[in-house]
Amino acid sequence: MNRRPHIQFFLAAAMLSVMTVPACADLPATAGHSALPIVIGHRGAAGYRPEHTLAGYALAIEMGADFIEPDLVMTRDRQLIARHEPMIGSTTDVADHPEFAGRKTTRAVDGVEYTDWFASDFTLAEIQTLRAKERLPQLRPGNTAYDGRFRIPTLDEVIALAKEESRKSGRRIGIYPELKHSTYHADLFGPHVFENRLIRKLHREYGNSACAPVFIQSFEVDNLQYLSGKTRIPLVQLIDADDVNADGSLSLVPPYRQPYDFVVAGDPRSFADLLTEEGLDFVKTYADAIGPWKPYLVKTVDDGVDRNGDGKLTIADRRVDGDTGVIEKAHARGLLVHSWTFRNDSGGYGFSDPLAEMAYYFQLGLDGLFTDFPDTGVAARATLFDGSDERPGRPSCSRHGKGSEQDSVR
Ligand SMILES: [Ca+2]
Repeated sequence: MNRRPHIQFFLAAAMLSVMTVPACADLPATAGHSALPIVIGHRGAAGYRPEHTLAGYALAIEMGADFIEPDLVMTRDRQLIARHEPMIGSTTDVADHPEFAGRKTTRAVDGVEYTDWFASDFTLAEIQTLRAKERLPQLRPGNTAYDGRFRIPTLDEVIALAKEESRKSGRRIGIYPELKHSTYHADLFGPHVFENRLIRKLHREYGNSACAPVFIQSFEVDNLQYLSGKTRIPLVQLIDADDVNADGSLSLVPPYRQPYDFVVAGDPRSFADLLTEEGLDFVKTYADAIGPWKPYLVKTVDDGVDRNGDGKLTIADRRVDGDTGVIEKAHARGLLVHSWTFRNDSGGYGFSDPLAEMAYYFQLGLDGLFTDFPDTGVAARATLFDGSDERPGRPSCSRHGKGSEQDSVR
C-alpha cells in the first residue's frame, strides 16, 4: 500500500472538520510527521560518545539521526538539564569533587531508594563544573577516552545545537525530550512545575504546534494528560517492562510494572494493559504515539537453540515468532509507534545482526526507533526506503487530526 489512501483520508477529514492545525505536509521527509520512519539518536549517539553530551548529539546528527533525545531532569534552581536520571553519580565525575562529597544522600525515586548525588540538590552553576563520563565502561571501553571532556548540557543548549545543525545541513533536526520521573519532580518542586517549564521553553522555541519538530515522551501518564490540555506538540506514551520471559511474554515486576503515577494513585493497570484495545483507546485520548519497549512488538522465544553458532546461549539466539499486532492496533487509532532501544553491542532479542534487526522492525511498519548507533539505524532504513515517500502502514498526524472541537481546548 502506498500513502495515497492515507492522504485521501486525511484530506477528507480536514474538509469535514475545518481544521485549525496544519497537516505538516510542508515538512521535510524526515521531520517526524512524514512518510519515512524516523531515526532517533538515543541519548545522543550513546554507542560512540558518553550519553547526553553535546558531542554525542552532534555525532548523532552527523550520522543522519532525524531527532536527538535529551532525557530531562531539573536542578535545584529549576533548570532543565540532560541526564538520564536525577542520580548523576554514574554519568559524571561528581565523586571526584570533594566540595560535593556532602551532597551524597539517599532519596527514593519511583519507590526505589538510591544513595547517590541528585541533580535536584545542585544549582545549574554547580552542575556546570562537572564533566560527563561513560556510563557503561565495560561494554564501551572506547568511550572512556572521552571521560572528563564534556559538560552536562542544558535543554537550551540541545535546542540551539539542533537548530544550528538544521541550518547548516538543510535537514530539519528535531528534539525528543523525555520528562524523567515527573512524580519525583512534583514531590520536590510542586505539581507540574517540571512540565510547565518544559512547554514554556518549547513553545517559545518552536511555537505551540503539532508540526513542531518535537516529541515529548514519558513513562508516566498524568503528566502527559496534563500536557495534552496545554500543548499541541506531539506526546508519546512510553511503555516499559522489566524483562522478557522465555516464552516471549513480558515480565512486569516493580518498578517497571506500571507508570509510577498509577502506583501512587492506586490505579491497577500495568504497562501491558495500555497496549490492549481498551488501553490504546485510553492512550489515544491524550497522546499521539506510543513508545513501547521492542519486545512488545516482536515476540521472541528462548527455545535453547544456539542459532548464531557461537557456542553460547544468549538473547540473540531467541526464535523470532513475529509481529505481536501492537503496531497495527496502534495505527488503527492513528497512534504512531516508536520503539527502543536498538544497539549494535547488546539487546538484540532474536537478532545477531543489528542492521537486520532494525530493518525487520521498520519493515513491520514501525514509525521510528531509538538507537545508540544512529548510523546503523540510518543504514537499516536505507535498505527499505530509497528516500521516496512511499511506505506501508503510515498513520496520519494523530491526536491533532481530530478537528476543530479537539483543537479548541488547546
Ligand atoms: Ca549463540
